[in-house]
Amino acid sequence: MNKDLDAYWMPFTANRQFKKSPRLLAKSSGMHYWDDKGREILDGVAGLWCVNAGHARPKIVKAIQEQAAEMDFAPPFQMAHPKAFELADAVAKISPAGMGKVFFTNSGSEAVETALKMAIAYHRVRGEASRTRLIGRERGYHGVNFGGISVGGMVANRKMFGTMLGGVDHIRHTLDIGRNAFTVGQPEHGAELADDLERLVALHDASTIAAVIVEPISGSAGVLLPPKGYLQRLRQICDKHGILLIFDEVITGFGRTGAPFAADTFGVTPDLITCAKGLTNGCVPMGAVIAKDSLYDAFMNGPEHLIEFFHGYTYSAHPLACAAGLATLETYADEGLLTRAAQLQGYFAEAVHSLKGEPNVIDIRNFGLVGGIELAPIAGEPTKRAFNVFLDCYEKGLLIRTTGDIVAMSPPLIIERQQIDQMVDTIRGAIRRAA
Ligand code: PXG
Ligand code: PLP
Repeated sequence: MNKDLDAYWMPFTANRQFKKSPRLLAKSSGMHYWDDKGREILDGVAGLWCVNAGHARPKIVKAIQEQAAEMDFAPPFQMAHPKAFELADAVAKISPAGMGKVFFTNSGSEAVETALKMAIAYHRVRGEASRTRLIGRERGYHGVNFGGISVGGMVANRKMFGTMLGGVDHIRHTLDIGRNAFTVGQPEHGAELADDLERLVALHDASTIAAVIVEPISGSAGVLLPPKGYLQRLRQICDKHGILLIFDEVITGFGRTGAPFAADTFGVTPDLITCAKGLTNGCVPMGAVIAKDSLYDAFMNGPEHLIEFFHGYTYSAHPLACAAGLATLETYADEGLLTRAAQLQGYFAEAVHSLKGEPNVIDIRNFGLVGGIELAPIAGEPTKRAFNVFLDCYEKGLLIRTTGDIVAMSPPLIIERQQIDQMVDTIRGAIRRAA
């Protein structure tokens, strides 16, 4: 083994396999990476669902460089810097109506912890301190911190880590290949799965439940889509019982579904949105919670000299991240990227669904510029077939993502049609070779 690779304990990686044959990226621009040997690789996943405007965009690069030279760090507690307010304002402007307050974190995982704490504290400041229970969903991904894995529903991310948070329960996931396989866009069947929340209300009583957190579209669990009417029904049930609805838009935020947020696309407004990734185009780590004005207002009580919400990170609203975020939102606006997925989704859907009939393809799911291809596992060796497809694609110059036996695509929103073709053709070849 290469000694130079020894020290780095890699996240969510098969360390030994990787260190035997490392895949090292050295450079990026536009739709592409180049590896350490100068080989060009088409980016089929926007880095890791985050580089929505494509790589090395000049405005963003310049903003980060200038900010680093001007002011490196500003303490975020009882102090601030102008760009924090500018970015919060810019995010609020593209957020759903009535969601005008923005709390900064450094990642999606931290945004999730922040939103869960806000939800519980919100009920308490309103005098309903019994509402402490958090409801997640099976197969949900909400980052890797203890709150996030507690409400999350991916067994591999949970089983190693003990009992996690107490007082958490889960509604069922929405994947139903039996009824919805190969549906283009939103599935027809399954809106009634939202009624699972009524079951948990009957079990625990609404007076104990603070919030429900779901991804409008699950990304990490393998592109699971909301059936038609499902999110609307979830919103209705939450309203009926005074439960906050949190949309985790870490992946769906910033244009992935054809609008700034999936809340816009699906016409359902949550009480809190968590986001990250595309907020800074992946260039500097940053996440955020976007809150309803009314939720923020509930905290603005008591003596004015007292801190209202005992929560924050050393690097909340970091100057470099704020500079990157402002330049990112400008780039999205200049190039119409927050709605570009809506124009391309028809072409993308047709290309992705052309893989129907290839060996071992058991379902294809798509929405906006997200695609998922579910493969039948190799008997006795789950995840291996998709991982082989991933390795094969990488060898052929395409970066994709796999989870379980599902291949996920989420290209930068600047992708051109011929690059969609290249992506799908490369995956087609790899799926055939993995048969
Ligand atoms: N919520 C959702 C919905 C996410 O997709 C997070 C929270 C956590 O964000 P951070 O920035 O803490 O990673 C995510 C992140 C994958 C994959 O396998 C997806 C994510 C992270 C790592 C891997 O597709 N999404
Ligand atoms: N651990 C210790 C000992 C600390 O002093 C701090 C922050 O001051 C933290 C953890 C949290 O770090 P961060 O604010 O970067 O999340």
